[in-house]
Amino acid sequence: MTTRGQAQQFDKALFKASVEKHLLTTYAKTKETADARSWYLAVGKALAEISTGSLLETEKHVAEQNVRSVNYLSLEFLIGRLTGNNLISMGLYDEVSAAVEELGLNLTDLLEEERDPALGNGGLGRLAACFMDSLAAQEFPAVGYGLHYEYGLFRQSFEDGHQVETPDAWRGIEGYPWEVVRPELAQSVGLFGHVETQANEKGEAQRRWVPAMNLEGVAWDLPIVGYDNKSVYPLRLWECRSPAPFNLQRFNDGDYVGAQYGQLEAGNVTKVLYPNDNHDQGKMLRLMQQYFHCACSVADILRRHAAAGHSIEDLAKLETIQLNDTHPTIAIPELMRILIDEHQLGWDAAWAISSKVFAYTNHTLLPEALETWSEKLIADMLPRHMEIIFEINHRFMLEVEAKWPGNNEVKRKLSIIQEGPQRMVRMANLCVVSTYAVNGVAALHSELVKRDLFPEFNELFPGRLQNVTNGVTPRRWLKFCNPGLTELVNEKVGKDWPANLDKLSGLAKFAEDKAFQKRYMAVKKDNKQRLADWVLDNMDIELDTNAIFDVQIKRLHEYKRQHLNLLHILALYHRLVNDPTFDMHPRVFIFAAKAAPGYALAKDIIFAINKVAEKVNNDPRLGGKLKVVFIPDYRVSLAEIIIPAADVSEQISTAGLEASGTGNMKMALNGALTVGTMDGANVEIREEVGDENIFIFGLLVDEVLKLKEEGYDPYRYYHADSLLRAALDVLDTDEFTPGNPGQLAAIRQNLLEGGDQYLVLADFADYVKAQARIDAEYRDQATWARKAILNTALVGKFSSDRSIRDYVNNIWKLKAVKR
Ligand code: GLG
Repeated sequence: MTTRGQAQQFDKALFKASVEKHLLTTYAKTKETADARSWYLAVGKALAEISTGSLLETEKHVAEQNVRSVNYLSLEFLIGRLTGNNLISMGLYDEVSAAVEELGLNLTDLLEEERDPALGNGGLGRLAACFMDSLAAQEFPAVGYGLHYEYGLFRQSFEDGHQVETPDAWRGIEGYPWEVVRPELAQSVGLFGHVETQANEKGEAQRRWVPAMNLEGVAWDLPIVGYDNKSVYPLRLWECRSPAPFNLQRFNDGDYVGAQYGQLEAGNVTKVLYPNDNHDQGKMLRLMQQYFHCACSVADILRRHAAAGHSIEDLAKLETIQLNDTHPTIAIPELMRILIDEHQLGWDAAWAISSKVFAYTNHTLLPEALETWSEKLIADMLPRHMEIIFEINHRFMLEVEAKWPGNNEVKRKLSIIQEGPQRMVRMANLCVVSTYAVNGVAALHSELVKRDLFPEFNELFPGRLQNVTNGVTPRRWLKFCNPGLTELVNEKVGKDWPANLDKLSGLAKFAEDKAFQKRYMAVKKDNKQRLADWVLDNMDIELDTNAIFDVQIKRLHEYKRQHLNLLHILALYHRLVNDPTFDMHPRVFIFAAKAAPGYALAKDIIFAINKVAEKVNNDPRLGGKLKVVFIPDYRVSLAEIIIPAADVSEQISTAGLEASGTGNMKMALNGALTVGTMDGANVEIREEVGDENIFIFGLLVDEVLKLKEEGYDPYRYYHADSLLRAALDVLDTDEFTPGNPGQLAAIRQNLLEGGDQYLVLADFADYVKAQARIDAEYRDQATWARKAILNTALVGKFSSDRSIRDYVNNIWKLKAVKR
């Protein structure tokens, strides 16, 4: 593997010596006492030695260029294992494989020893990781800022089908070999206290915050290695070193977080990642995490800026800060506070800078995910920030008055402060008012942001609301996770597609080629076998690789409708048992998903799928045609095995509710055909691959809205469709929970008496039809192969390199710095 990247300096003998040195001096093991884990750690450290050197060089080089950088602020970076991926980016995979072989080791086995750094919940955190990869690959100067959680997303296991959560100590006892602590970058963060007025040097009244306590922020850097180049960017994660020495209110939601904190009194701000996806919990400790993250990051950005010799007036020229969702919004009043109180700029001068520094990405329209904080909580913890938020709002309300004189309704709607028994701060409104760009994450979603979420903001600030369609890194999500397909693709379109995914379109001309179809399907089969082996080893379930592998992997959420998938499985089960004329191609339904610990119905759905799986997988009447597998502890490293093995990709959210989705892109890239609604990025995937190569079903966004307006009645569908009725009614029996009828009844009840908020029943019949088409088309392997090949060929648009170029050209305005 040749490269112009870090590989240039690789010396096998030196590398082996470095591994052996780390084995002995860092991990205190001899060759005789070392186990696989210590070898993996030593190899990781030896590689990190190379990447840390490049990181420091890149840092220096970028600082010297006087160019603009992006600072990507996110409470989550779901990076996944680094070793294999970094080896690919460094161009050292084959070299290191050979080197460790001489040490008597197998690289593939060693890579399995790495624990996933699961510092995120789902799509939003994984997107941040793909974006860092693409920034480094294209050498757009960037720093990622996040939190160094001691415990990542909980580990999931099943006990009698129920989800059980345990803490995820991702660093192990030895620490994570890729990270390096940067004590010189430590920051002090204030909390609570009061605000004073003093005279400044010019004799003017000056507000000043006097915190009641301080926390220490310690920086850890992880290397984001540029693919096939010499740049390495930092992912800088802040660890809180001081305990919070006061009584926090007790946590009672799902008590997962509470349990991590013991009695909570001795808690620490970066102890644990909040395990909610698309849901705002409004807890005090979470606000503390957010502020801690923002205060450390903003201070570090200003430190870099000053160290490079720039004046504060030039901040917006050289730095932009991207807010990944509203989680880091408090960075806005934090920067204003520093500019006004510490640099003694006037309000207008400070605002002129700040409002050109920040940009904001919206990831959801779900009302329960839009963050609000009580004014009282912010005023207690961050009294000066609350003053600044009020001032921003006051000035903004004057703008609204000028645009819509006397219109109190529009003021109420747009105000950053939501009036009520308890006044709340709307973080999304604060973002739209205080940033120079706001973007949604897929074309449809961005339209809905403009049309339904922020129509008046769109009028008031024309051009501010934009779209950047999400993407995924082709390095991890094809080259690394699917070596078989990589080899085929290399042969047909050359080897430079990982840095230029549009090149995949060159595959399209082989879609009809019988020999190529055979080889493509053989790769798919090998990948299915790899997954089947994993399932047999870990779950003791046997899978037939001739079956259709039908995959739904994502967080468990009602809007994502795993229960629609379940109802279809129950319908197939019913027909296989009761209808002797019914025929179907064997199918394996594969699920993987974590539910937020406090989300009862999501946990009920996991339990139901597990119970149905138990029965179906062992029912001789089905002749092995139906298997259901719920793979526990979904994480990036599992996705890397499941995605290449998928024939069918389930993307079945209620239209209008999945902002984008990114699993949909990964599976299409790896040759799975999507069954999906016209939602999120599915719409754009259909545009790219063509309507013949995707299975679209269900209500459109406006049909969903219309049906709800007219008064949606789930019973109408229940009474009209005997298959649906059978699928729902069996949940009230003890068919899947022998001796315990009613254990699965909550799902049926939610869908009928509960009103079926997500229109599962309304979309059921059309979903069943789409699934029947899949069954028919899969039987013609040549047709299926053609469609799968075209999916791989035509999804080049969904490279996160393209997403990053969109941000760079339309929002950030950066120039690449090549090393
Ligand atoms: C969100 C959305 C997803 C989206 C992801 C990345 O729910 O649809 O793909 O962010 O933009 N909260 C999320 O995970």
